[in-house]
Amino acid sequence: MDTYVGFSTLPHQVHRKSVKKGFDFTLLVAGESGLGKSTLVDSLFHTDLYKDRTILDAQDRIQQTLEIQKHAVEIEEQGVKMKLTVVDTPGFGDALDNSECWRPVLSYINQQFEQYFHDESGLNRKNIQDNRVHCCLYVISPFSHGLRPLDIEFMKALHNKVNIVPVIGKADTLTPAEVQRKKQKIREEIEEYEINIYQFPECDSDEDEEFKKQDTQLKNSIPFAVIGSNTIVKEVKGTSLKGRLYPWGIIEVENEAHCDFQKLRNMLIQTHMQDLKDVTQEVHYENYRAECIQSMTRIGAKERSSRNKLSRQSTTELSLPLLPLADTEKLIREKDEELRRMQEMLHKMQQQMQQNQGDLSDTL
Ligand SMILES: Nc1nc2c(ncn2[C@@H]2O[C@H](COP(=O)(O)OP(=O)(O)O)[C@@H](O)[C@H]2O)c(=O)[nH]1
Ligand SMILES: [Mg+2]
Repeated sequence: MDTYVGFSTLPHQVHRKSVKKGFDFTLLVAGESGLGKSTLVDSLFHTDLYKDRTILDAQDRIQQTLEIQKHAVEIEEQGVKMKLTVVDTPGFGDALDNSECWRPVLSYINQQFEQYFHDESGLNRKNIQDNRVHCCLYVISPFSHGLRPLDIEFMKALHNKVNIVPVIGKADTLTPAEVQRKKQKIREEIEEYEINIYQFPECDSDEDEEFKKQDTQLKNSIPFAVIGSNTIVKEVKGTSLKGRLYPWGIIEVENEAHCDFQKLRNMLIQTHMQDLKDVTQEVHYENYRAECIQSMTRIGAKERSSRNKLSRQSTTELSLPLLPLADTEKLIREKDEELRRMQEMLHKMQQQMQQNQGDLSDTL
């Protein structure tokens, strides 16, 4: 790796134990084709995920539907490992009718929740691979007047499933005044259409003034205006700087005076990665889980009502009879789940014992 990404500061964000194990982090990038998504991802993580890609011609692109492409890389920095998964969405907005563009993305996110839910109720609960999508970078075009209908539909379809961080792509095509106007417009529209983007947590009151200032700046920068590049334009003290070279000058990706790239990277990697994971777990996944349990309880309730009266009575006596029905159902479900797990464990132990006995008789 040629330059420093910055995730080795992550130990400050989390417990040492998870540092040893390594971090799982999944980032999904969405937004119309050609807005610089793939370039941005490579610039963010100093990776080269897309070197073998083929760009489709217009005819193929019309027929192409949105594809979900997963790239997994392991990055190590100062002894800290990160298992980064980037989920890209080539073909986004390429078809003639794009009104359902969000559907495959939504089903991908749901599948990851489903897998996690399944693993969580299994025996090997300590070693679950977390493939849930922790953040969705949604790239907005710098050429449109604010949000397009597709942007609104996409974000509204997904805002209760994933942390959406909106960014304006290819911001080098806009002057600083245009960037500010566009940001303002997009922020207003996000509010008007009631889109719930990822909210930065409130800053602790005991933080120092400098930190508070940076935090406010960060919150006011949404949507981040970013540029990406794979080209090295400068070498400064042994570090190669990426940027875009124009006849009239150079724009440096990581220069805060040129764009918000560095703000986005700091936020994503250094300061808010753990919060993005926490919100995924505590809000989005919990919502999914509650919905799942609710629908299971509905099915369970139907099944149980056809069970004989005696067993129903004995179960409700065990739990608290004065609880509202929904709570009672929840308790029953939890007990059923516990019972199922114990049975599974017993079965495993029996198998183990049989195997041991077999081994013993072999040796005798
Ligand atoms: N002006 C400008 N062009 C960019 C930027 N990022 C990428 N590009 C160019 O835009 C084109 C499409 O980029 P790509 O990353 O493939 O976009 P994607 O389809 O959204 O993944 C390529 O020719 C890139 O070199 C940027 O920030 N500014
Ligand atoms: Mg791409």
